[in-house]
This record gives sequence, structure tokens and C-alpha cells, in this order.
Amino acid sequence: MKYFYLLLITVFIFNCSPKETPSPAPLLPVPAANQLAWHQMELNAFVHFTTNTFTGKEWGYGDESPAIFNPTQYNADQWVQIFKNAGFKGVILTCKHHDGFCLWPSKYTEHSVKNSPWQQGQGDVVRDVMRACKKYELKFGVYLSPWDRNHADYGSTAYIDYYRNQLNELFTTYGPVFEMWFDGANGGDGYYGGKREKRSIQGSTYYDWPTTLNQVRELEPEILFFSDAGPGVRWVGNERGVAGETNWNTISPDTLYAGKAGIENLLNTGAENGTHWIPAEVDVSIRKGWFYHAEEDTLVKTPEQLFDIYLTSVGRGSTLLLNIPPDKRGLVHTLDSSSLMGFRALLDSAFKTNIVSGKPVQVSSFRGKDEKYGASNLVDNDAETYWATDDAVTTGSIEIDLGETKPLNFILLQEYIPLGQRIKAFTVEVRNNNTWQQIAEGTTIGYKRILKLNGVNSDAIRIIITDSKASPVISNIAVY
Ligand code: FUL
Repeated sequence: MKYFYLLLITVFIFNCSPKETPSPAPLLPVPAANQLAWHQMELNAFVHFTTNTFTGKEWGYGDESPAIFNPTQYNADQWVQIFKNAGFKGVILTCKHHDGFCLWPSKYTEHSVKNSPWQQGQGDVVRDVMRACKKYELKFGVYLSPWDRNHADYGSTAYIDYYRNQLNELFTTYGPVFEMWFDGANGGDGYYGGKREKRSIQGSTYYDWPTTLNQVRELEPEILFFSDAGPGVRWVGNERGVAGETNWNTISPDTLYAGKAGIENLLNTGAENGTHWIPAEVDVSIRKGWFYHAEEDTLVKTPEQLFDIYLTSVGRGSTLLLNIPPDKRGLVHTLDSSSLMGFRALLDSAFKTNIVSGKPVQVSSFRGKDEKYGASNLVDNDAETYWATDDAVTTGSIEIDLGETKPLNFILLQEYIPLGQRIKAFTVEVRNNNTWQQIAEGTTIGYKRILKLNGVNSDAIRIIITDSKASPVISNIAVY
């Protein structure tokens, strides 16, 4: 009998204790762990450096002599230290561009630094950049152009073996590698071991990417592959630094492949009901070209231009891959580094003081009336807590009292993307003399969305989620 009462009491206590409201079910597809880490990097540096730096070309023909590669004051540490100071989190190096010249002493070709006068043929740019990345704690990534205008076998299966051998060489000699770039460009003509002809390949099948990717994954399981179609990260569809104002991280990759024409608009916006999480990466050069050319010294993007690019890339939920090409000396030119430092200063000042941090927030509703999903999660500076609504609720409003009238320059919103990308449309309103006025609107949010508020004065701000694929889940709102 004693035990019976004990059991009754236990059942009673169990039923009275408050039930945990289950968190929202993920809205598939969701990012993999390596994609999530990539989103959080936000700013990466791209480095284009090869014989083009010395010939003044953008696409070397493939007949350049290794003898012309001879930087006089080369210092990869200088590059990476500048990138670090600018706030970059990773570096992707063109280990081989379309001209086929290899920046490491590959045993599979003579067309490499081992036949250059530079460091008496003992130099290795890939090794040096990797080491500098370790030193400055940036992640290291590689670009290995599939199109090779130097190689005699390009166009046949023998070249695919060559390409795979080189990947094997790179991934067993250097690393870890966080991202690998597969460029879709192919202009057809080239040196091709002296044949000097045009070679066409079938872009959808020639490279047999699945086999190649699996080979690399065996050596580097966490790697993210970039190409037009992913599978880890997709191209944003332009080289101007502009992600779609509507930017879904999702897309259906089955009919896409690197280099396929006519898919730029789709890549730019992604697809609301895409089957895979393949976020867009925004690649753009600080200069007109991808390689250093002295005559483009006057065309280095200004800090203000770089800041605008930040808003149209990171501010639209993408990661920015900004190309900074070393010059003929093998150094990042001061024009580029000054511009980068100016850019950093603009970022630091624009996003210095989040005036809604810890402020009182009112929301239209929150999930299960459970504080775990309450409004304060939006302004607690904790990326792991979020505001969420009940499953059936796909709209809502968030109102933040500023306590006094202040000029507002930017609003920054972040969805909790481990549960998928959900929000389709929202508006931003400000209050003045007790009257609300809409001052901005947006569509998707994703990992991060930043909207300009142009210094409008206000004593409260309201975000209205007007449409969402599923109940909205927002981890962070900041106002500057
Ligand atoms: C393009 C290439 O053709 C350019 O030279 C550059 O490498 C850019 C990042 O990708 O497809």
C-alpha cells in the first residue's frame, strides 16, 4: 500500500510540473554543420596570383614560360596579415588558374613554380599561404581550375586523371582545407601542349564531378565544394558583389552544373522551394580584374564601395569572397590594403553600438507562451536562443521601445537557420509622436539581413513579419 501511495504522488507531481514546449520542427532543407560554420565566417579573401600577374592578362593562354613568374619581394605572410586585420576569416588561393601554371611544385607537370627562377625553383606559394593561414588563424581554401589551357590532354579522360592526381597531391600535402572552388569558366581555345586549338567539352558530363568530389571527401570529409551548382556553396550569378534582394539558401541542383549558361538569375535568388541547402557566395574583386595590373591601380574599390558590397552580400545573407590580388613584387599593394583598412573602419563604426541590445521587446505572440521562445531572445546577443511562434502562426510583429528618440542607420535581422530558412516578407516601421510609419521592407532574411534606415529619428521600431513558409524563428535583431 505504501508503494501505491508513492506511485500516486509521483504521477501527481509529474502531471503538475510545467510541460516543455517542443521547439519548432526543422523546415527542410537545413544547413549541414560545415555550411553553418561557413555562414558564420561572413568575410573571406580570394587571392588570384599566377603568370598573369606578370603578363598583364586575365586568362593566360597556357604557353607562358614559368621563367616569367618571379616576384621580387614576395611575402605571403604580408597578405594574410592584412586579411586578418581587415577581419577576414578565410583565404582561397588560385593554386592553378585557367593557364595551368601551378603555384606548388606539382610532380605531375613541369608547368609550375619548380621551373621558375623564383626562389631557385624551390618556392611553394600554396605551402606558404597555408602556413600563414595557420599563423594568423584563418581558414585555408583552394581553387584549382578545371579548365587547363596548358595541358596537352585537356578534353580527354587522361586530363581528368591528371586533375584528380593533382587534387590528391594538394589534399595530402596541404590542409586542412575548408573550401574548394570549382570554376565553371571555359573559353575553348588554348595552348594545349603546343596544339594551339579550340577544345570543347560537354560541361554536364566531362568532369564526372561526383567521382572527383568523393575522392576529395575521403581526404577532407568536412570540405565545402563551391561551383555554380554547389553542392556545398553556389555561385551568386554575377561578379559585381550583389546577392539577390530575395536570397534563398535553397535551390534544386539536379539540372544545374558548373558553367551552364542562363542560370545566373536563378543562382542569384535561389529557389523558395529548392530541395537542397546551397547558399550563394558573393565573389568580387577589389580591382577591375581578378589579377593585379598596374594600370588598374586607379580602379581599386574605395572603402565606401566595399561597404556597399558588404551590404549587398553579407547584408543579404551571403558570404563575401573579396579578391585581393598581390602585385608583381608578390605583395598586396598599399592601395588595396589602405582601402581594406578603410572598409574595416567603416564596418566598425557603422556596427559599433547596437541600441536595442537588452531593450524591452513586445511581440504579437510567442510559442506555447513559453519564455524559452520569448521576445527577449531577440536582443540577448545569444545566437543560440530565438523567438518563435506556434506552428500555425506565420505572421507576427516585434516592437522595441528605444526609451528616447534616436537616429537609426541600420537594422540587422537573423533567422535561426539551423531550423531552416522561413521568412518570405517583412516590413520595418518607426514611431514618432505616437504615429507609426513604414520606412523599409524586405523579403528573405536567412543568416543575416541588413537594411539601411538612413538616419531616421524614432523612439521605437517595429518589425512586422507579413509572410513566412512556416512559423518564423528569429535569433537576433540589432539596430545601429
Ligand atoms: C571566373 C574566372 O574565369 C576568372 O578568371 C576568375 O577566376 C573568377 C573568380 O572566376 O570564372
